[in-house]
Amino acid sequence: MSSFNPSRLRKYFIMGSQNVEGNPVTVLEQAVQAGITIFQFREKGPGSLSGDSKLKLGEELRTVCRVNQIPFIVNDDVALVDKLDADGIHVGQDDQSVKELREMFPEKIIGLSVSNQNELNNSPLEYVNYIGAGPVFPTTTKVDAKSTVDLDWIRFLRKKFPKFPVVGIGGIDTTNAKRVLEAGADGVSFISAVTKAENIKEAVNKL
Ligand code: 3NM
Repeated sequence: MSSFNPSRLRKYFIMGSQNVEGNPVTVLEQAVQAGITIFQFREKGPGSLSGDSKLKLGEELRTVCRVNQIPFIVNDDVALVDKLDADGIHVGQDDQSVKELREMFPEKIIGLSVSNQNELNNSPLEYVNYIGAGPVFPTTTKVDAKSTVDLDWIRFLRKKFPKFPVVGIGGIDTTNAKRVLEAGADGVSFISAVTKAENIKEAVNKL
């Protein structure tokens, strides 16, 4: 498992076509120009693409990331990792186990969502490069989001694992991102803060 620089998590943009009205490729290009540090392709939930159209969009987004040297992470879809030559994969607690994923992808970035103590107890972090902790604040973007963990969960993780990379997720926007960082997160991840922004450059700058 290669080393992972936690500063990569600082501005973690997540998006699928279901999150945008216009062209997701244009949105990603603007977000990259504005300074995101890592991107996750999350084509999931109501209105999302599947099959060939998902693959085609993934290829376009992957290219934007490659050209701009932004790590490209795939959400959950194991088969897509090799097809898109992704830099990594992010999974939740109910997805394929991180132990199996680490065997499949020894050198790729593996991210795992961890939302409470019980999930933490069941999470073999030795296979994982970073933890996604959330939802920190209420979110309407993910229909099946768990109950909010608040900043206390970030503080708890930071205290327990002083050096382990942690990124906050859920309801994070330009008004509250600073508090997530102050609570100890290495970065903030966000969907609507950018996909619903009037001015993407300004939003990314403030996040
Ligand atoms: N995962 P927004 S919350 C994709 O808690 C996702 O694990 C979450 O969207 C988790 O930035 C979430 O618009 C949605 O709130 C994040």
